[in-house]
Amino acid sequence: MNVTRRTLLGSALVASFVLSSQVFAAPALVMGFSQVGAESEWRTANTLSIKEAAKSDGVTLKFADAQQKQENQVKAIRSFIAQKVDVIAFSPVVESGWETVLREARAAKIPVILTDRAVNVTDASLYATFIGSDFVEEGRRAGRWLLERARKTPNASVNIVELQGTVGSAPAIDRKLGFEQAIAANPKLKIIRSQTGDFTRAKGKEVMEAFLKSQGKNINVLYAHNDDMAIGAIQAIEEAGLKPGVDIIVVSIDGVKGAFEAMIAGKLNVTVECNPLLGKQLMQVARDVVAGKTVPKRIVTEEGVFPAEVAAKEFPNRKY
Ligand code: GZL
Repeated sequence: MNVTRRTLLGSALVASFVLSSQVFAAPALVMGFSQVGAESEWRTANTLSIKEAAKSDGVTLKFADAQQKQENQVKAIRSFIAQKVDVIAFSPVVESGWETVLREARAAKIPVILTDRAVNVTDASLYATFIGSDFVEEGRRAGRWLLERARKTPNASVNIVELQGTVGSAPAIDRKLGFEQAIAANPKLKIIRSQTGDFTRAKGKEVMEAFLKSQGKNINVLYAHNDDMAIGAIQAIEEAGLKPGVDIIVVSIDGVKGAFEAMIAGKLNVTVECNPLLGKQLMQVARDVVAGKTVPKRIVTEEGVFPAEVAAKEFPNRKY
C-alpha cells in the first residue's frame, strides 16, 4: 500500500477514535425549580432527589424554597422567566391561583412541568406534564387497610380523627376524598374530628392534643395525611398516657424512615407509600419537553402499602 493511502487510512482511524471516545455531553439545560418548602421528611427527600438528579444529569438548577407560601412560588417563577431559563418545574403548594403566572411563562415560551402536586387551571395546556402520585388512590389504600382491620370487630364503632395536610393542597383534598370513598363501605367507621396539621410534626402534635382533650378515650383511630403529622401526634398520644398503635390505631401516608421506625417501635400501624424520588424522571422529561418531544400529560409513580408487620424486613431497603 503506498504511503499516501497509509497516511490517509491512519488519520481516518485516529479521527474516528477521537470522535467515538468523546462522550457527547447532553446539551446544556437551565431549570428553574420552585419547591414547596422543607416541612417534612418527605419534602427533604424530594429536594435531595431533584438536586442530585440535576447534578448527575448536567442540568443547571436554580432552586427556590417557598417556605410553604404561594406568593413566594409566584415570585420565584417570575424570576425564572426574567432569567430566561429553558424550563420551569415546581410543586404547587396549593391547587388554585396559578393561571396568571403560568400564562406569563407561556408568553415567554418557557415550558412548565408540575411535580408532586397538581394545579386547578381551566387550560391544561399551561403545563407540559405532571409527574407525581395518585393521592386519591393513596387515601383509598389507607381506607381499605382500615376496612380490612375493622372486619375483625364487625359490631364495634370505629371513631376516627383526621389530621389533614395543607389546606387547599392537592394531597390534602385528594387523600381525604379517597379515604372517605373507601370507608363508606362500613358505616361503623366514622370521622368524628378533622383538622389541618399543615403536614408538619409540630402542628400534628398540637392538633392531636386538642383532639385528645375534646374526644379523649372516644378516639379509636388516627388517620394522618402524612407521616410527619402522625409522628407529632404519636408524641401527643403518649403524653396523654395512651399507647399509640394499640389504644389508638395510627394510619398514615408517605413511607418515610420515621414512619418505619415508629412501626418497628409498635407505635404506628401502617404507612401508604408516596414516592418523593422524582428527580431522575423530572430531568428526563424536562429534556424531552425542551427538545419538543411529546410527553404524557400525566406520569404517575408506582407505590406500595407497608403495614407494621413488614416494617423491620423492609426498612433496610428504604431509599428515603
Ligand atoms: C405528597 C407531598 C406531601 C407529602 C408531605 O406528594 O406533596 O407534601 O405527603 C409533604 O409529607 O409535606
